[in-house]
Amino acid sequence: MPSCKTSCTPAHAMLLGLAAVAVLIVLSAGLIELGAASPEVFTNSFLVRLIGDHGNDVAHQVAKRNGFINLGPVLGSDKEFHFIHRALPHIRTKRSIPHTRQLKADPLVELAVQQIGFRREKRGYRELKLGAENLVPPKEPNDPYFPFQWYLKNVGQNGGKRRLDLNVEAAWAQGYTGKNVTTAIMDDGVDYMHPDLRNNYNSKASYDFSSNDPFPYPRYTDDWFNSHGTRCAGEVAAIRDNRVCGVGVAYDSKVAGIRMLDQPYMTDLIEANSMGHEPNLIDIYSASWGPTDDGKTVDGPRNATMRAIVRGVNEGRRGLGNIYVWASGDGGEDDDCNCDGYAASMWTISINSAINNGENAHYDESCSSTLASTFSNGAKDPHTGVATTDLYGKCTKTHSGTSAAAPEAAGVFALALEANPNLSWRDIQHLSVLTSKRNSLYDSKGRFNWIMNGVGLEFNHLFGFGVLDAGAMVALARLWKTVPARYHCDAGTLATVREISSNRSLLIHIDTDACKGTDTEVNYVEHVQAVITLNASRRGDVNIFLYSPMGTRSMILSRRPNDDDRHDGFTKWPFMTTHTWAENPRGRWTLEVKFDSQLPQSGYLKEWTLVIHGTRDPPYRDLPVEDENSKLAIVKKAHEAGYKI
Ligand SMILES: *[C@@H]1O[C@H](CO)[C@@H](O)[C@H](O)[C@H]1NC(C)=O
Ligand SMILES: *[C@@H]1O[C@H](CO)[C@@H](O)[C@H](O)[C@H]1NC(C)=O
Ligand SMILES: *[C@@H]1O[C@H](CO)[C@@H](O)[C@H](O)[C@H]1NC(C)=O
Ligand SMILES: *[C@@H]1O[C@H](CO)[C@@H](O)[C@H](O)[C@H]1NC(C)=O
Ligand SMILES: *[C@@H]1O[C@H](CO)[C@@H](O)[C@H](O)[C@H]1NC(C)=O
Ligand SMILES: [Ca+2]
Ligand SMILES: [Ca+2]
Repeated sequence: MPSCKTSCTPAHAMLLGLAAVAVLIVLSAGLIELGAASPEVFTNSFLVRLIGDHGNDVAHQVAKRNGFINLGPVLGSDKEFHFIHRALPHIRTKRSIPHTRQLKADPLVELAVQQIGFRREKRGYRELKLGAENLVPPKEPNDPYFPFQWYLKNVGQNGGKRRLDLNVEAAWAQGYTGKNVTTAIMDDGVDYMHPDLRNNYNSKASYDFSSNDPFPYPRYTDDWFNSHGTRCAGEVAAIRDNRVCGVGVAYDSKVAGIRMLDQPYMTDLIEANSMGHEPNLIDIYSASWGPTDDGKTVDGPRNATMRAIVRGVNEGRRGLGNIYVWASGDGGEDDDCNCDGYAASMWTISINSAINNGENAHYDESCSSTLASTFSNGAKDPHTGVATTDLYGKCTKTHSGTSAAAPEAAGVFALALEANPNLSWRDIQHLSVLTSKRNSLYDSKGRFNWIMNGVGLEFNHLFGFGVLDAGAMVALARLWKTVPARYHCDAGTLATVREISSNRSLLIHIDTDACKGTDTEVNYVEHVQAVITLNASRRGDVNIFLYSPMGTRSMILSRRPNDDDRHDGFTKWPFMTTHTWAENPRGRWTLEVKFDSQLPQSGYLKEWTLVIHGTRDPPYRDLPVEDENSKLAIVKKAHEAGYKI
């Protein structure tokens, strides 16, 4: 199946370099002709923009008089609508010029774009310390699968490591169970009649974008292929103490079903409508899918989807921003999740997985954009999968992949949002950084160690800042003060073409004052992007490292042995790192590009733009320190000692 290569999707790459607030203005510059390089398919969907703000009723008339059906506005717009044509096949290999032409001939139509179909795949379908007020020992849930939910409470069952879990009991004991928080599962549907989900189902926030109706019930197949969404939903919000299946991480929270994976091809409009659906009713969107994890795809969100995400973080949750949680990918050590534009986006929280003894799972990818980790299957003992709800009222012990990890994170974030409903999308990322734990996570192959960044935060290329700790997160969430305004500083662009030789590293530098004295001054880093254009005789053999002024090394691209591309390379691709979080960005940043190859290779680095996102003011200044050994204390000390500015 064709999967889109870099050169067809630079639109989002350009967007990623911009501050969230600025993006809406600049979008018109992002027009890109898709897909010159790869064979593509065309769907029966059209994006139609009307001349003037006419609203949905006029759009219906326009659709009708041209033989189309209007499915409704795109992202709540008064101008842009999603049309389909029933007489056209779902998939064809050629554009339908007559249909597009007919729409364009309508006096009210400004623009009509037939939607391209592409692949998005489900991930993983293949067969400590308590809060102060935790004085009463918690009562154990009576749900029969709770003892199998080692990711909630690891007592060493099936060879697991005691206390290596999400520490949810400590959050529950503080009184947080997810009340009044809704997580949308963007997937293949949710069995909302399931006795363990029914009462936590938010039908108002749900929708079926695969078949355009309000009922995202999974389509039946003999092999239960469409069980994925139901399994993810149970991890977040399965009901407690009802003697059915297990317990959700946030068992009093609500789940919405957004069915959007169950059609032959994905389109930009289906993704955009899903990620932009009811942004004031939905707090958290959980996605356990993405571009094909074949270790050679480089792909990410297209135009409308990018706009949906930007709108979500800027305007969703009444301006606090929606939380987008992403499974980092199941491509194993031969893939790099920085080549997945959804996982690598700074607007998503990308989550990797560890197994029950702390090792990484064999299917885990690694990349510098991963923020934190949760748990999934992969231990030798087959009874160590993820126990949760299953289709048709059943339960399962075998949910798997980073697919199973992302909803656990969504559940933890739901607990944090109950503890403090004022948390913004960035507050959730800061809380994840500060309260995730190294615990006993380790790389089974010994490649990636835990490393301290310039302000004393430990990170790992596989696991980000460690495993989420629900108890610690809600405790800090309650005290939290919203982080200061965020700025993005364009630290510089080097656009001279430079040869990457076969056996020598190319090292180049950008010296930056991080926009000091301007209105985009950044003194405390959040995300850093290296937006890169290069070509190579073998793209998969290229390694790229980014060194921060404080000496932290991020591997922003690892070797991908299956990626034999030699035409497309990367075009303004936004590689992202979280490793330099809270560092001082002032000084010399170094990019190292080299080949890791048995054979002679050649390539050209054509452009490197360094973009630094973060705050001018110290982010944790007004937060009380309750534990001198906490990461918060360590970072605050580093900031106060002023690696000063
Ligand atoms: C992207 O969105 C902008 C703004 O609506 C539009 O002008 C442009 O045509 C879009 N590009 C594509 C590839 O759809
Ligand atoms: C529940 O959340 C909504 C926002 O999503 C808010 O308006 C409402 O006040 C909350 N209700 C309670 C009881 O906290
Ligand atoms: C949330 O913010 C509002 C306004 O800034 C404030 O009045 C309210 O007390 C805050 N709530 C919490 C739980 O922090
Ligand atoms: C580097 O590789 C080139 C051929 O690709 C070879 O001619 C040259 O001697 C090599 N240099 C070193 C230092 O290995
Ligand atoms: C890579 O870029 C260089 C410099 O622009 C160009 O000369 C070369 O033909 C390109 N190679 C490929 C395979 O596109
Ligand atoms: Ca239950
Ligand atoms: Ca991947």
